[in-house]
Amino acid sequence: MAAGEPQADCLFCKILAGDVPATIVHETKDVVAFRDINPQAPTHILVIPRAHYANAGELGADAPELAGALLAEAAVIATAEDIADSGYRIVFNTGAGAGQTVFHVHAHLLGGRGLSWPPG
Ligand code: IU
Repeated sequence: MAAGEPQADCLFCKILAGDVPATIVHETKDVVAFRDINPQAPTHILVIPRAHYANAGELGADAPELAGALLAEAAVIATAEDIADSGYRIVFNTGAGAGQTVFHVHAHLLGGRGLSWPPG
């Protein structure tokens, strides 16, 4: 398997292909963002690279410029969604033990309510 290539059994690759529905809020040539179907905050958006990397560690190691682009777009979306001034959180669950269930790297962009620390 070549790094970054679409995976037939990947839910988010299917969303990118238009085979699974999603409410897309923002896209660039490298990155797509859509609303989480089970939102954990008033604003809960998933920001993903079009290229398939399993998790944040793999993305950072194999495609650091893409990792930077993803973070830059998350900030653009936070401003567009009007959560930047009140504060927002970007979360990469990495590994099943940390709650990752979809193994196509995604940033959870959460905001619109108070966010406590530490997370669960
Ligand atoms: P996780 O960090 O891998 O647990 O996040 C996966 C997210 O994908 C989770 O918040 C789901 O609600 C979300 N999701 C989605 O937005 N659309 C889908 O079709 C499916 C899951 I399945």
